[in-house]
Amino acid sequence: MKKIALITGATSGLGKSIALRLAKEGYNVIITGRRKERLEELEKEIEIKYESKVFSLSFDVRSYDQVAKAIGSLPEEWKAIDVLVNNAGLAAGLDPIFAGDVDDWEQMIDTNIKGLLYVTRTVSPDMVARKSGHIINIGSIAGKGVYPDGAVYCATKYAVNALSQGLRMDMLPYGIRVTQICPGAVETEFSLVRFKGDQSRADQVYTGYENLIADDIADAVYYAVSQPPHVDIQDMLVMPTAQATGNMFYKEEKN
Ligand code: NDP
Ligand code: 8X3
Repeated sequence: MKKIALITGATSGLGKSIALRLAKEGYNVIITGRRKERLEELEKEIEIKYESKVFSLSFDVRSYDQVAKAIGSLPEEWKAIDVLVNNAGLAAGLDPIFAGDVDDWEQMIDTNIKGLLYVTRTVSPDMVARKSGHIINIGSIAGKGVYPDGAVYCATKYAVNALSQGLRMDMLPYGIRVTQICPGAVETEFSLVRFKGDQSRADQVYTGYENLIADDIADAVYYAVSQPPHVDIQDMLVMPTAQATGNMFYKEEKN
């Protein structure tokens, strides 16, 4: 029987690439996100390319009601989730705290921290009952060191780091693996979202050096899930070679 993976934020970037990779590797995948049309497109792409089954669930991770209702509505054959990838998340804005937009803060905190908790709270009891499962949280270099104007986003990723450690302790008696994967700069829609649709500002983030691509992180996820059961990859920091910290890059000068 094929294993089942649920990936949050599969409509774009890392989540989409992780869903494709796990489907390629023989997982049946539950893909989630708010944008239904993108879920439908991905569902078709996976079904055309791979032998795996796909189930789409559209919900907002910020609403516990939506999370519980959507995951609770899974048909019986989809309920025993083996791998949960908590990936949905975002940065909104890049501002000092004294000038920050409170709505941006709410969105980041509600999505990156509370959303991850809501999904984990809903999916994990079944793993505990079965004494089997693997939870992968997508953290960030932003959860390992703070950079200027990014304090709130960084704080949410520090929270993911703390929650990953605590969850690992909670899951210890049940043999459930918990992995945190922390990427540096990956070119996705992340910066477009952060800068609210300003494409040229987003492009600058990925100019002058070779950034990571989403498939690099899908590789890391597959590495973690494909280890033998006694091996838990607890924490992976995956950076572009040209990036040392959250805000220190070696960029080629433009002529
Ligand atoms: P994208 O913007 O490309 O993708 C973000 C995904 O999160 C989308 O599928 C989006 O789906 C989903 N999402 C956002 N808000 C919600 C919500 N309220 N409810 C449900 N789903 C939501 O960015 P990335 O792929 O880069 O980001 C994925 C994760 O990786 C995030 O946690 C991010 O913090 C982390 N990360 C990214 C890095 C980067 O450089 N790109 C580096 C380090 C970490 P939809 O809008 O359809 O709901
Ligand atoms: C996203 C990477 O360095 O822009 O988490 O914060 S960074």
